[in-house]
Amino acid sequence: MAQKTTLKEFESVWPKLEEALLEQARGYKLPARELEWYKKSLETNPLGGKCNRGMSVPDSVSLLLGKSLSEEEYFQAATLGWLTELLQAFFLVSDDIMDSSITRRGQPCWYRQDGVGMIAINDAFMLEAAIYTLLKKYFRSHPRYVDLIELFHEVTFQTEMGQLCDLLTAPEDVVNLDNFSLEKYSFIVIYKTAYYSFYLPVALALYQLNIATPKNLKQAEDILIPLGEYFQVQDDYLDNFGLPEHIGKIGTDIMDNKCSWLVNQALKIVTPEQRTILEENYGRKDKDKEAVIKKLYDDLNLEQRYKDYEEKVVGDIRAKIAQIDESEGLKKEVFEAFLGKIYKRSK
Ligand code: DMA
Ligand code: MG
Ligand code: MG
Ligand code: MG
Repeated sequence: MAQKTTLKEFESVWPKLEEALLEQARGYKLPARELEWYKKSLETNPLGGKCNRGMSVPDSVSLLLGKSLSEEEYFQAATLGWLTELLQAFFLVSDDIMDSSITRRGQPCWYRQDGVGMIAINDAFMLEAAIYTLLKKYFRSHPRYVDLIELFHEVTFQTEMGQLCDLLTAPEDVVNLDNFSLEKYSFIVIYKTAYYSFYLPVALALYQLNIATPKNLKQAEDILIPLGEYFQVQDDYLDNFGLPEHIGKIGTDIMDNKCSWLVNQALKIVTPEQRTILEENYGRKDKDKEAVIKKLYDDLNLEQRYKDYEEKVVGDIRAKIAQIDESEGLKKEVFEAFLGKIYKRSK
């Protein structure tokens, strides 16, 4: 029987990985103050989240093997999981600067913490570099080592293309609602979120077990990309309708002029008068204007629209999972587990 990991068990692996990273820096004789800085970044940025992405690597490996993992298997899978968390930390530190966000995981964003500021940019690069240091230390002799490196590089580039599109679609000074569309939206969220959050952990599990055949990777991608798209729709919904105390961050999408799922839904159904309201209030760094948009979203009943979307998309994804061919070692349960974790999530 497969066994689900717990946050506690998963987190218990981190100190060993952190120590390996600090050891590397000590090897280069990084001075004490900078070493402390790096330690603090490593103890702040990859930690404190839900670790859904990271934990889904050992969970997927266990489901694929159909048994609970040996200590060695667990360590390998959890290490790959922590590499996805490091990638996420690298993206989040940068994303919060670019989105002018205030809080993350219930704390001030890293770039807003005492004395950090734009040093956060270099800290983000160091978090990314840590992925390859750990990959080399623990997977150098794995038969799919090169594929693992290439996978991280490719998924990083995909995410960066998504972020680029997210940012260029949301200029700070000009609001042009004609730039938004559901096609644009779909590109943004597939690239900025779905690849690294959903495809990556399962691809890692397949590589660890050396069952990453072209067919298995393709089937995983065909389900995990729509699943990731749904996850980012939830993120956009929660940006406005979630409780900051509960989601650990304060929504910025309206003021940031983001091509969010909500504004795209609004654009489909507004009257000409409501469109003028959108044009005059969206994307402005002004709390009162933000409140006007929030009220409009309520008037347009976007909460109900989101719930209808959720039911439909989950039905479609379930139907896709049912069609999976398990002949090369892939298992439907891997995808059911993902869906179970995010269906109706409120944070
Ligand atoms: C998330 O986009 C994408 C990445 C690569 C971090 P976002 O800005 O909507 O995320 P959040 O709402 O967590 O700031
Ligand atoms: Mg953001
Ligand atoms: Mg962003
Ligand atoms: Mg968001």
